[in-house]
Amino acid sequence: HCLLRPADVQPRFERFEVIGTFNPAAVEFDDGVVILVRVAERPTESREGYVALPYWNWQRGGVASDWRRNDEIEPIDPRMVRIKSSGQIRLTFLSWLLVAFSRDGFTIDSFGEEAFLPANRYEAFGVEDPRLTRIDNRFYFTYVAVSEQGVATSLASTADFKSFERHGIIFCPENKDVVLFPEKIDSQYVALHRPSMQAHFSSPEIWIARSPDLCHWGGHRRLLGAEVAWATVKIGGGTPPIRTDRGWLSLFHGHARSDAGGVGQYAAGALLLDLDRPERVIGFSPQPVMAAEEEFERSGFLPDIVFPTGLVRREDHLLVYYGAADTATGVAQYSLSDLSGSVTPT
Ligand code: MAN
Repeated sequence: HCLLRPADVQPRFERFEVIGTFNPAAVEFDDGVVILVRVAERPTESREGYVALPYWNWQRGGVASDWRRNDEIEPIDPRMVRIKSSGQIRLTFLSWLLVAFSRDGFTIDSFGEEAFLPANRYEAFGVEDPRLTRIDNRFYFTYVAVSEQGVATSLASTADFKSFERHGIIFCPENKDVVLFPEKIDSQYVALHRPSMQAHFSSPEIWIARSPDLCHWGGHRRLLGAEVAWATVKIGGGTPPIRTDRGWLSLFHGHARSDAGGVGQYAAGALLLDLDRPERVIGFSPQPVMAAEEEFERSGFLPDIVFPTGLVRREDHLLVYYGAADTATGVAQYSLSDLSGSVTPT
């Protein structure tokens, strides 16, 4: 079910258009669900022979664009270009985070007034892909901070989704797909993260780490990667884990190349981790449980993508919030037993 499309959201920046409302964080809030959506905007202006590369001017606090001649850049895919002289990669859009409220979980009732915009040098190319976890009475979200310094993961928190507190970078570049567990285990916070090395000794895989305070992370261990046969290119954490009788349950994404070329497909599976020792994998789905099927998942800015980033439990079923085709936000319902039943022991 498609929950939100670009046409539903007003552009935040002058002479920009919304091209994506996707990769949403979601958590129960006030008898409903609050959703933090990544909004991607790109400049509407075009200049013959040039491409616009938007960025956040953090010194002045506003959006701007670099205009590069077509012969100075090399297109990679719809998302990015490479600047030939430096080899630097730049995005064709700039992302920020929008707050949305839903009472029933399936329709948006209203939007929050306060946006979460880029604010510092580490966020000059956008803030992306939030993941929300309620810890005690505060809502924490990790998000991807993109800049010339690379792709890092930062932490912020809020009590009311009106004002936000930044806690800084928690995983330095290159690292994304960070999800926080909702409880401490052995008096320590726990997170899944996904380092992406430039030197290809390994494909990007899911790691786990612990922290005394949510800001300093150690005890890093590799959790899951190449053993997931359907994720041929890379794998990453998806939704923050929830406690179930069988273990910590979350959804993760796997990326596979497709015969059709292009970026390929993103599908998702379930992962179960031991409740007392989450470094131990109980099992994972040997086949994707979610793959692009519906029109809004199969076509868009990047076709064939489902990318789950939020999970809300409603008694014995789960609402999965996900990005579709790097364009829209979808919500799907699963029974808890179907999802955890898709997992086969390792
Ligand atoms: C990848 C994609 C993009 C994203 C960049 C930077 O290329 O996930 O959507 O903007 O990484 O995070």
